[in-house]
Amino acid sequence: MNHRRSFFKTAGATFLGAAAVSRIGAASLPEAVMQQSPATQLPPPPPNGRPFQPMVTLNGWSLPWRMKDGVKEFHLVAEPVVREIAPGMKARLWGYNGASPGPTIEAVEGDRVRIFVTNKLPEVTSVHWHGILLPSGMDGVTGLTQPPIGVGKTFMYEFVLQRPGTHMYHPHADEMVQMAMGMMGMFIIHPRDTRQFKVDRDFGFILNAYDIEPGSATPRVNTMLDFNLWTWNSRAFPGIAPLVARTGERVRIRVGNLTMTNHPIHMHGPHFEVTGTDGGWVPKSARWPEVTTDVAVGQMRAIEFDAVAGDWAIHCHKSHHTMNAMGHAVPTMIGVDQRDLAKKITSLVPDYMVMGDKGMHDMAEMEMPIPDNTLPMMTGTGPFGPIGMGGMFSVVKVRDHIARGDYQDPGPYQHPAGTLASEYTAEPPEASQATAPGADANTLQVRKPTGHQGH
Ligand SMILES: [Cu+2]
Repeated sequence: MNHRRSFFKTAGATFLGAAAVSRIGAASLPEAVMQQSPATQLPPPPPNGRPFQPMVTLNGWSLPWRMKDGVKEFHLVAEPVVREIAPGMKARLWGYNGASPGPTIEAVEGDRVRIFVTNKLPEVTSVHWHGILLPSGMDGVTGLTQPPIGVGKTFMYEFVLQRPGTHMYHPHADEMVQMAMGMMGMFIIHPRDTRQFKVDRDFGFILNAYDIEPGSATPRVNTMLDFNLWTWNSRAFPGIAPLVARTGERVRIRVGNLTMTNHPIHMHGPHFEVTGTDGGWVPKSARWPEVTTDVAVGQMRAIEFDAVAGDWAIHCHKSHHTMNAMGHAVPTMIGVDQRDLAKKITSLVPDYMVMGDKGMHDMAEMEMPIPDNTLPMMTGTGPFGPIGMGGMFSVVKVRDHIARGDYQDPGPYQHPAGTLASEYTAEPPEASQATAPGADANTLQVRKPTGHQGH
């Protein structure tokens, strides 16, 4: 009970009073717990029902339930929310119970769950329980398996959780708009046997993406592919919490993809195995070591590894997905001497700035005038200077002395002597260079297309 109380206190959670509930016409509904903080809220151990080890939702939280006659009752409220994407930028999104993504729903294989969904959006909605085995009539597809949940109305979903696994929930009503606005959450079914698939730390997040014009706060909902903010749980680096673990611990990271493109999730440091997919757990004999796993649209992947001390980057390997909105339209100027050009332009535009003639790294340090409520393209600072990343990027921070249950950022890694790359100041050994036969190594050889036969 103590844990639960302190959870509510630290989470700064607020409760919808009985009045608010009766206003939606259903006084017997379980309270809808709200949460607006983008900080990671450690879920308390389950206060009742079957035991399980809760998952840590990165920059998120888990929804408390009410046990009623052996049924776990949850209450989701679909509503407009304000989400801080990273310090310096807030977005007007739609979500559940005060945040986007909505809270993680956690329950156990064999549990009967009853989920009330109250619609406080300006339009109809529904909830689809993505990947969960259930009766067809509980699947949440507007028009096909249920009428839409009207504005101000509450629907009830009820089903028994048949298999453990990593799942998600999202609307199946005006889907493109509602998902582009941030309506989604994770749904974790823990195994009935707590020893099964046991790990020391269990993290989870959803890959999502927004198209928010620099300087504005509301996503453009008709964007199909050209999103400009690549986020984990509606957070962009450096707003994404680090994944903290102790050396030698078994760590699981669960990733679901509700963007409109695939994301090759790459982790530095220890090799991992994909241990879970949309369909449940992968048998041990069918796993192989990996450093990158592609998470396709609508898919879920759980990876596991044995933690090794260090600061290990974890990120999407599409390099434009580790950038924020600002600067996508900057032309490539590498190798272009802009000095004369700059002189001419400054006579017309006094603020004109030469950018990117030696690459773009320096932009990470540059104090550029950008519109309010906009994240710089590449940002974040480490112990050795600017990191020059944004979007889908975080750090797995593993240390020898981290207490069980401690998820606080331990600060930068102290590299043991002799294990740190450094500048070499003596005479370097001769470097070999590959050259094409007969070519001047300094001349760029351009081969023009010859005719159309090749097409
Ligand atoms: Cu990506």
